[in-house]
Amino acid sequence: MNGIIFFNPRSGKYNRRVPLSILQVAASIHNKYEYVIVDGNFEIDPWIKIERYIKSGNFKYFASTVMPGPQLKQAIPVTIKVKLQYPGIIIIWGGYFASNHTKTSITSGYVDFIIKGPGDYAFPKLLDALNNNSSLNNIENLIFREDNKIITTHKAEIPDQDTLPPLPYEAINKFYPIRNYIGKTFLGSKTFAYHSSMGCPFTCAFCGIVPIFNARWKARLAINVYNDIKQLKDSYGINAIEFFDNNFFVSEKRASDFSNLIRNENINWWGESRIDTMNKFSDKTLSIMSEAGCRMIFFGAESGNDDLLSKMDKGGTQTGQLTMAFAGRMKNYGIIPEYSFILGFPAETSKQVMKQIDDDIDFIKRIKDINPSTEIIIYIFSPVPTESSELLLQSEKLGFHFPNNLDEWLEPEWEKFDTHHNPLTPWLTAEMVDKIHNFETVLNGYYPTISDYKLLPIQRRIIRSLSTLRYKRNIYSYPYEIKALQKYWLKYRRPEVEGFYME
Ligand code: B12
Ligand code: SF4
Repeated sequence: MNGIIFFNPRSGKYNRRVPLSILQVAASIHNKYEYVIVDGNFEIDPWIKIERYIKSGNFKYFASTVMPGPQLKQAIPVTIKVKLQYPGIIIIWGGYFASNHTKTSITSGYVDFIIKGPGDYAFPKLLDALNNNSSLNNIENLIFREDNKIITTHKAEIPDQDTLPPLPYEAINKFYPIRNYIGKTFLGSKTFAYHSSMGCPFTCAFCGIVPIFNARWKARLAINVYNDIKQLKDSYGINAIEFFDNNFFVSEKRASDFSNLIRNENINWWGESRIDTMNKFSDKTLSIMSEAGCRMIFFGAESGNDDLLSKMDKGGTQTGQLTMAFAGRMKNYGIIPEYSFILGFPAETSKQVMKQIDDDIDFIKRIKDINPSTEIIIYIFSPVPTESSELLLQSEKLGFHFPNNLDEWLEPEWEKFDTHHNPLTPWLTAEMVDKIHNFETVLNGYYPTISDYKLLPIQRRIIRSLSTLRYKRNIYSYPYEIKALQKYWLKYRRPEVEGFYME
């Protein structure tokens, strides 16, 4: 039998977002091939289910999505188990890790095929070709081994997002009740995830999507996005949406059309954008977005240092000055800017690396002075494999290299690398990493995130007053008292690794 076992490896301790990656690939074969879905986020041991499915004899393919970071902890061992115990099963990987680390994945001996980038057309074609024993060479976005050579087929344009088949929500409902994926966040009591576009038109040198999409972006029309969300509201009663697009707001017209359509639906929403793009939006558009339920927008602020921004290839029009001014502008609309910063970029000398960190800490505090409701996300720079990007070349010159095999990716330090927590890049000293983390702790003490809605106002006041002296006097070292309260009393949750706190 030719069935497919789709696997969404566990992506965290608490995360239970609907696995859109798997669902969108499943849509491409829905009603054509039999498939089942195993979601690691809901299984104590997903192997039990996977093995049961394999033993039924109905399945020939094991297809896993693989994101960098915690997902690897299940993706790799489960894939190895399938390959060693059931060598007849064909293994297909897709998703951001598989797409960015193709050589390591395909030479591991455990992965038979990789779809690099969108799988909407490539996946059904691959199954057809394997089932009919026909040639694989005309299938786009495909990587496989043949006679000890790695074959990479041509890269296809991003598919037209409006002509893709609808996501088979009713199919996932057969395996995991859809209500399990609808949760309470600060946006609303019934929050759901949705993805309305593919790719991004920019080429930021630190961003893992660039090697896959090469500055291409395609989006669904506003009306189709609205209709999908209206249907989710009518079917499941959702009242908040997290738009998981890399860059939801590329087109002002689309953002404005969507806002006009959704404004009477009582739905709060969040999405990701760029400061320089959105700064060009008119006041009218920003007002409509706010009226239409847009509560917070994630922006890659990255740094206040213009030289670093240009080294990051941040698009040429983003500056520290603009980042500050824009935080002020957002106050007029009641939309919270969620600014993400990347600290710890390489530099010629250690002193310079430390100065960059100090300057950005200072910059973040100035942003908070301008608009205290700005949410701050701090990541530590981890290189991405964008070939010939200046940042990657500089990182390699300083001694950085990616693991050569999947086992190494399983080591805890590489998980910290993926989550941008402590990437152990050669130019960062322990003192620098501590400074970043300690500042983050104090900042979060003084300004606890709004997204952890379970904190009571009194708890916010107590942790803030405990952190005031440190924050105001720049005393960041050893903030154990704040850490202890955050961990044991508040059970404080940040969005950096698993998304917004959800119940
Ligand atoms: C939702 C999400 C999460 C969720 C997890 C969702 C889940 N699966 O359970 C949470 C919040 C937990 C999360 C966490 C992290 N994430 Co995340 N996440 C996303 C996000 C926003 C959306 C993913 C999604 O649903 N996409 C929608 C689907 C439809 O698109 P897609 O995944 O690209 O799928 C298509 C193709 O890739 C392919 N495909 C995908 N899987 C498969 C499988 C098969 C078999 C096939 C054939 C094809 C295929 O076909 C699909 C249809 O065309 C993406 C950005 C993005 N817009 O994709 C980042 C993203 C994937 N995450 C990223 C990162 C870095 C992380 C973190 C490490 C965060 C951090 N601290 O930096 C953590 C750790 C991950 C983990 N815990 O394992 C990066 C990866 C970049 C990179 N270096 O490769 C991204 C690209 C964001 C970014 N721009 O930096 N994440
Ligand atoms: S704008 Fe954002 S999503 Fe686009 S390449 Fe830059 S960092 Fe990545």
